[in-house]
Amino acid sequence: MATHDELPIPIFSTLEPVYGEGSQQEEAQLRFNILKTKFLENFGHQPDLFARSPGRVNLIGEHIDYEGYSVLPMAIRQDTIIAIRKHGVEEKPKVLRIANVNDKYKLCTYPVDPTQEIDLKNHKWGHYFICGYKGYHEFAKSKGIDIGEPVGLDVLVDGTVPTGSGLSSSAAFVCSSTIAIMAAFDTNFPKKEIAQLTCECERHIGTQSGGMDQAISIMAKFGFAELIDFNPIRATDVQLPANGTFVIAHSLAESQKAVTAATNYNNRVVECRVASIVLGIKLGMKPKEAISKVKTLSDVEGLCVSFASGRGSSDPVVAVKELLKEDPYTAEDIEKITEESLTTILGNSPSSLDVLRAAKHFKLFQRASHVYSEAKRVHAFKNTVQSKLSDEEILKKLGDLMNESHYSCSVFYECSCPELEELVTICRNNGALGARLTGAGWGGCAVALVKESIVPQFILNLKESFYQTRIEKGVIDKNELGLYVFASKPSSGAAIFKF
Ligand code: NG1
Repeated sequence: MATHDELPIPIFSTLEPVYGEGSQQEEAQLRFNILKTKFLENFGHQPDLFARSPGRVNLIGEHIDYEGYSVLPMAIRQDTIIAIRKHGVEEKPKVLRIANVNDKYKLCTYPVDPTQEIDLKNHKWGHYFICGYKGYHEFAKSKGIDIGEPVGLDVLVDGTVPTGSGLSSSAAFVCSSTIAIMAAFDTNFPKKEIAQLTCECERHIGTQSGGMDQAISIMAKFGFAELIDFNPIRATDVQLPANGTFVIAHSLAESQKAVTAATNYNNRVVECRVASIVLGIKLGMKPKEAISKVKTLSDVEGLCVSFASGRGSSDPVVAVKELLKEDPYTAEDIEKITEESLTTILGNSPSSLDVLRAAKHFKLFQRASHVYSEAKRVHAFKNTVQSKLSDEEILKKLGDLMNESHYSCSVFYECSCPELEELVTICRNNGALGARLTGAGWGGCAVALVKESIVPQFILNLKESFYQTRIEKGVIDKNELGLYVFASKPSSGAAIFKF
């Protein structure tokens, strides 16, 4: 029998399998009605079908997916829904028209050429759809599927995942776009192939994305968090303890990942790559061999562990502590070790060269320490959930792991910000068993583990201690507070709707 991630994206004719019954379904129905009306207004036709993909909250395992390590996210109910219609071959104009139900996002048009370059220097919201468009065509070509002459597409988008919040609005958009295009061309594939495909799609936007967000958005299962493994992508259900709830709270600092990539997200990807090459060399590899073979810290973990075993430990951090210096490395320091210039080492990636131009130094010790220790915390989290400890002890341990993860993100990976620090402290002071930044960081949301019984009071306290002054300053509207702080249960993954 096929496992959940070997099945294709489900196609539904009613909303209930995804949105359940009651108020959530009513809300969704309203959104679909608006999409239908606006689609007709904008394009003069009904859409052929709809595709939806959710945002996610990462419970633990930050900035390690691109290093090949497993992560543990869950899908949230906020999602992106795309309505789409494929034009006939003769139909004019031959363009991709991408509209949004939110007037803030103006209509974008693009040529139908699937090989078009995305203008990264001129960021437009519609670019995320083009990521899916390009990626789907490349995928279809690689599978020998003939999709014929390019035709126009009409597209209307409705997203409820807050942007720049670390809840993966970008992946929800890229995944729903890719699936909508895939379904419009009458194709469907196993979820794990689509998870891989959508990860590659999102890289067209210029971030060296690791794959967690797309994997959970595509493969999530209602009621479960998932342990996501990479190479190959795989999802394993994780049943969370019933007496605990994850509360998501926005720090109100927006993190613009695509815009700050060279100094933040991609910078860390490059630092990890360089750290892994330097570790490989220090652990006996020839520089040329390390440069050509070592891509991630997981590639040299075995060597680090062998080194540690000589010191009576199995922890790769032992090697990091002994072999990397705590002071930041300059480019010259690194090039002395690699016997090759950094531009040559990273030369096949334009976004990595952007990182080199922007970087003053490289914190190899700190980044590698974070990655190896965070990878361990993910497994400790999963093992704790599945352990025979009492409910009380399980929650306490999970909270501790979340706190340790936050410390490591903040101190070693430096991807926090003052607003997140304040919010995490307030969460802990108000009874959270653990709290941490979630997603890429540098703004966006925190996630707190809270005992089910105190959730309403906890949210009220956050409102008072964190949001009230921001409401008074006009940063957010008090009627919209529910968008910024909410409890979340694991929701279901991507779906296609044909009514
Ligand atoms: P956000 O920015 O929270 O969607 C990003 C990456 C993930 C992962 C996290 C950090 C993309 C699409 N997502 O997530 O793959 O690396 O940062 O753990 O780039």
